[in-house]
Order: sequence, then structure tokens, then C-alpha cells
Amino acid sequence: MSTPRVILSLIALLFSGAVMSWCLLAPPLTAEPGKQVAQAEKEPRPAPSGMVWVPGGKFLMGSRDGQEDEKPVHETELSGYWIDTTEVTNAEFQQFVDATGYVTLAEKTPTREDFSGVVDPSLIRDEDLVAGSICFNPNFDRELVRRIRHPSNPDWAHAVWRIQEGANWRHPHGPDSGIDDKLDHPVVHVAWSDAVAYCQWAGKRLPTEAEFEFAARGGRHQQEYPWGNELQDGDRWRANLWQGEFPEEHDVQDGHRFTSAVKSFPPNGYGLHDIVGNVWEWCSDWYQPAYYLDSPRRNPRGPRDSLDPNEPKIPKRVQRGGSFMCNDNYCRGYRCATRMKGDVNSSSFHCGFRGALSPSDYDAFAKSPAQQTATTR
Ligand SMILES: [Ca+2]
Ligand SMILES: [Ca+2]
Repeated sequence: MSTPRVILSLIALLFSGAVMSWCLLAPPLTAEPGKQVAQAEKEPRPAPSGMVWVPGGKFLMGSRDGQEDEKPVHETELSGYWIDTTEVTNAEFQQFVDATGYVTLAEKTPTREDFSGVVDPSLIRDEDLVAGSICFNPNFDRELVRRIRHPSNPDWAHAVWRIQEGANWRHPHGPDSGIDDKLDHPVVHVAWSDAVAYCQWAGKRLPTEAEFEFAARGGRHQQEYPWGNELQDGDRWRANLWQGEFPEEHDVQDGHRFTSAVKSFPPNGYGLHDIVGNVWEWCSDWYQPAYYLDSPRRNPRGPRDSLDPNEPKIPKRVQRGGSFMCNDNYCRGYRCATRMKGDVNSSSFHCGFRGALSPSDYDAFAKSPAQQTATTR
């Protein structure tokens, strides 16, 4: 069942596994946990429709207690920016595709040349070269998964995930599924380049990893989640996550087995919905686990290139926020500080994106194809 994309990217895309130890002593903290971060910049003009102003300022990025790639906690300073209040929806992506005829990566049949330099072409079978995208495998071998026990084992990932032929943004679970009843759900099965193409049409850009974490924190200082340090509010779930022992038990206590309509859960302190949970979201940065050791203090934009020591040949960008597939026993991507990486040439049924915009880019935004279309309707 494996295709090169499965072989090369499943673990990296879907499991926030152990990374090498780069832990250093964290610098002294300059603010009390939970304290509001001072608002640094006033909004220069009214926010574009569907966006909110995030004022920037200083914050402590990273976590003392998380994965090694979240360390050290370091003071970071950001300029203000606007960011979409929700993940980009199927309806919005439909507008983009209708206007441009854009075809996503998952809709194209890969060729052997697509994997040049990454895998020996002779190892790729003809039957593996199919258009498709990564989905959960509900018929996974339970005995195998129990025997392997740990998600860091490649065989575990290959058992639980699969390339679904015919899965793409129009067909989230394969050819027999559709989005007619999911137009207000986040678009999924978008590769990094697909997300960038949409943002360019919309006159926006992907948020940087630092912008995403700042936004997720919602003005709260060094809190585990966007709303505080408790995952649940009594019995109430605050985001679309996975409840039960992954992957064998799925209790669906939050009412959503897969994606949920955006705004199904309350916003955080900046008015952002699903900034954790529902779907993972692409950021603009390349991924390197040790980046925090020497990242710029002001407006960091990620390293110059990608380096995942586990799979150094595969270029990876940052993903953030976790998804409806995340829970405590598998992948705690819904923490504010959790970092994830994704193969830029892969897509999945639980990763999407949202747009960001800097004030300096506002004029270009106003002239973007999407805005021009909107004003001539
Ligand atoms: Ca759920
Ligand atoms: Ca999300």
C-alpha cells in the first residue's frame, strides 16, 4: 500500500516524535505566567474582512517542559499583523479555484522524477504513482499496532496512515466523499505550495511560526493552551481534538469525528477560532529542530533551509496547532508551543492553513485578485 510519499513523509507529517537533545538552560523569565502581554502596536487601519489585528510585542516563545525542539524558551519580539480569524474554508478555497483554475498537488499524478534525489526511482512501483493524499486508515491492523506499541516505529505509522487514492480537497475521504455539506469546514489536503498559492491570490501570506505561536497564546503569557493551563473546562472540550486512546478508541466527546465547521469552538483572546485543534496549519518557516538556539530576537522568519535529522533529504515546513487527530497519548499538537513539521510535497486530511497580512503589504492586498473580484461583484 505504500507510495513514496507514505514511505518518506508519514512519520514526519503525523508524529511529533523525539528529536535530538538540544536542551539548554532556559533564559530567566521576565514576566509572570498568565500575565497579559503588553500591546505593542495600535491597529493602523480597520482589519480586512475575516481578519483581526494581533498587536505584536514581546513574548516568551517556546516551552520549558515540551519537546526538545521547543527549547530554550526565548524572548521574541514581533511587529503587529492581521491574521484570519478562522482556517481557510472549503468555500473560500472554492472561490480561489473557480477564479484561477488552480490544481492542487494531491490532484496530480506524481512521477518518478518528483522523487529525484530523495528515493531510488527503481524502488517506486507503477501502482504507487497515483494521485491521492494521506488519510487515517480505519482498518489498521490492531494486532500489529498493539505489538509495536510506539508511534515512533515506522511500521506503526504505516499501519495507521495510508495514501488514499483520489483523496483531495474536493474529496476529503476519497472519491466517494464530498464537501457539499462541509463548505464552512477548513480546506484540507493542501500541500505547502497550495497554501502559498491561495495566499498570493488573496493578497496575504502564511504566518511565520513565531506569529502563529504569538497569536495562539491569545495575549496570555507562557500558558499551555490558548485559554489557560487546563485542557478541559469541566466536561466541556474547548477545541476539536481526539478523545480516547489513539488510534483504537475514538469517543468523540467533543461531537466531531473529523473536521468541524470553523467557529464551532470559542475564540481565544485575540478572537481566533480553532487556532489549536480542528486542522494543523502550515506556517511559512522551514523547520529545523535547533532553530530556537540562535533565532533572531525580532520578527524571526525561520532558518534558511530545512533540516529534519530524522529525514534530512525531505524538505519540511512548520505546521502548528494540532488537529482532530491529536490527543494526550499520541500527539499534543494543541499546546501553544508544540512544533510540527511537514513534507512540503505531502498533504493530508487534517492539515490546512490560514492567512496573515502585514500593514506594509496592505496596498498590495487591496489590489490582489481576490479583492479586485470582491469589489467588482
Ligand atoms: Ca473531535
Ligand atoms: Ca487549527
